[in-house]
Amino acid sequence: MPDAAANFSLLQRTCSLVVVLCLLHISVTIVYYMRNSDSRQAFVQNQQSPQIHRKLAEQKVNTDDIKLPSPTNATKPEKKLETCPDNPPRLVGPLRVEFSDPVTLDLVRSENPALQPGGHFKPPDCIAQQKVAMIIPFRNRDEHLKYWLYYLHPILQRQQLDYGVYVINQGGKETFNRAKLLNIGYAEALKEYDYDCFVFSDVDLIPMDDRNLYKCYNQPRHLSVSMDKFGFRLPYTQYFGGVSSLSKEQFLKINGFPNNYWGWGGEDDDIYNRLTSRGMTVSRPDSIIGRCRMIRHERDKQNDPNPQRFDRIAHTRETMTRDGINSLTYTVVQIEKDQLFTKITVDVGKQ
Ligand code: UDH
Ligand code: NGS
Repeated sequence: MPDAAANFSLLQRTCSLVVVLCLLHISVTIVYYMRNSDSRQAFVQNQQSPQIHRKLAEQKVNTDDIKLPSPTNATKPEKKLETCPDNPPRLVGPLRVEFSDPVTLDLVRSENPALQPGGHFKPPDCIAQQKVAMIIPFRNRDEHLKYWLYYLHPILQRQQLDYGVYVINQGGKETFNRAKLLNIGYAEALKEYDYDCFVFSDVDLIPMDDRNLYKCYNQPRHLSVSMDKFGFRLPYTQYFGGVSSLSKEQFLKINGFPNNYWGWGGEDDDIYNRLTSRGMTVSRPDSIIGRCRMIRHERDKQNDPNPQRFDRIAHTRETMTRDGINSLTYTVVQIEKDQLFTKITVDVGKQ
C-alpha cells in the first residue's frame, strides 16, 4: 500500500495549501474592506444632508483636535510652518447643496471646533497665502445665515484660508443699502486684523464646488458666475453681483464702493464700472467650478427697486472719486462675537 500512503500524504499537503491560501485571501479582503470603509465615511460626511450630518457628528471624534503631550514633543523645537500650497489638498470638488433640512447654529458650532471667537480660522498645518475678510451684507435673514455658515465654514477651512466672517447688519427700518454695508465691512474688518483680501458675499449664495476659492486674484474676482436661478450662466457679461473678491489694493484703487444706492439694484453695476474705469478686468472661475445655489425668498421689505439706479450707473466715472470709502460715514451700534461670526450692527443713516 505504499502508493496509497503517498497519495494520501499528497492530498493532505494540497489541502493544507488550500486552507493557507483561503486564510490569506480572507485576511487581505478584511484589511482592504476596513481601509475603504474609513475613506467612504470621510467622503459621505462631506456630502450628507444636515440631518444625517448631525447624527454622524455625534459619533465623530476628530483626531486632529486631540493633542497628547508627548515627552518628545515637549523637548523638540516647533517645526517651522511652510506657506500653504496653491492647490489646497483636501478639496473635494462638486458639493451637494440643498436647503430642505433645517440647520441650527449649535450644529454648525459643533461641527467647526477649530473656529476662534468671531468666526476666525487659520490653517493649523501651513501659513495661509492670504488673510481674507468675508463680508456679508445683512438684515433679517437669520435662516439664510445659518445655511451660509453651515456650508461655507468647512469649505473655507479646506481652502486653507486665514479668514474671519463679518456679518454687517443694517439696524433700523430705513431703506437697505447693500454697497454701503460692504464698505463698512471693509473698514470694520481692518480695525481688527491686517486683512489683505475681502470677499463680499450675499447671505443667500452657496458655492457648489469647493474649488471656487474664496480669495483674491491679480484682477478683481467675480465668484458667483454660474447661479442656479440664471440657469447656471451669467445673466449678462458685466454682471458683478452676488459674490466677489477684491484685494485691499484693488478696493482702494476704485475708492471702494458707492454709498448712495438706496434700495435694490445697480450698485453692483456701479462697482463694475469703477473697476473698468481704473483699467482693471474681471477674473472669473469657469461655469462648472463657479456653480452656486441661491436660497429662494420673497422680496425684502425696505429694499424696493431703486428708481435712481439707471441714472447713477450712467455717471459712475464722475461720482466715484467723491463717493466711496473716502466719504463713508456710519455709526456702530453693537458688536457681537459668536464662535461662527462677528456681527456688527450699524446705523447707515438714510437716503
Ligand atoms: N439683504 C439682507 N436683507 C435685506 C435685503 C438684502 O440681508 O432685507 C442682503 C442679503 O445678503 C442679500 C443681499 O443683501 O443676499 C442682496 O439682496 P438683493 O435683494 O439685492 O438680492 P437677492 O438676490 O434678491 O437677495 C433679489 C430680489 C428677489 C426677488 C424675489 C422675488 N421672488
Ligand atoms: C440687474 C441689476 C443688478 C442685479 C441684476 C441681477 O438688472 O443690480 O440685475 O438681479 N441692475 C440694475 O438694475 C441696473 S437679480 O436677478 O439677482 O435680482 O444684480
